[in-house]
Amino acid sequence: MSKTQNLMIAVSKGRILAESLPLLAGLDIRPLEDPALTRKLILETTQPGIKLVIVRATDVPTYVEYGAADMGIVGKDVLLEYGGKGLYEPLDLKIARCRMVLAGPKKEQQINRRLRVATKYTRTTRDYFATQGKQVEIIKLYGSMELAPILGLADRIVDLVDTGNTLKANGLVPLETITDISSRLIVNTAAMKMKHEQIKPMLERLARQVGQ
Ligand code: PRT
Ligand code: MG
Repeated sequence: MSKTQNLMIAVSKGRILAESLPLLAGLDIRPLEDPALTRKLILETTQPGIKLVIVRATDVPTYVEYGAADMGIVGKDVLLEYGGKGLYEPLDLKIARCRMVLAGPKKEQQINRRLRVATKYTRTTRDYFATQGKQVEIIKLYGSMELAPILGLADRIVDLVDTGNTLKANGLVPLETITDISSRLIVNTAAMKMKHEQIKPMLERLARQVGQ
């Protein structure tokens, strides 16, 4: 007989949370309070013992790697930057989909020095240009990358694009797709062993829901 164990699921706040709730509801896991209304960060659910913790997207892998949460839902963009090894990534949930692109001004002057690329994805950007054998200067920003070319801080940006409206509104065009992005289920390696009886059927149900 499988006994019910406590399970903590870390979910990125923002758009990933909104798209995660229907998937969790498919597992009969529903927060008892509306995450959009409450100020609580840890939410009890309709499944006794299963809780959701709502954290910043970039913090989700950390909570899961260290076992503070057993599972998490997080964007591939965040996982690529995190680069941690102590995590399983068993499932592409196919939500919050977008592309990571290299973008630049629609019209631009000739650049006679090393290309400057502004991004919050410094690791992924470095790997991308390294693979191409190109030397670029990477400038770390924490948000609103689109501003950098307008103000002359950088020649290019690496950012996520969905509709393309944000780039367009700032006179930028996508130049190259670096990778497709979607949200992934991640699982703590120890929890995968210790709570296997509880986690395995959840993974199977989720996989069926997202058509895998
Ligand atoms: O504020 P904080 O730093 O905590 O996070 P955030 O505001 O970036 O979080 P949030 O809620 O936006 O969610 C971020 C996660 O959602 C990312 O890690 C991705 O995995 C996923 N995601 C999917 C996106 C987008 N699509 C997306 N389009 N995250 C951000 N964007 C932004 C993009 O950076 C750009 O500013 O939306 C804008 C582009 O959208 P379009 O439709 O104009 O092209
Ligand atoms: Mg935000």
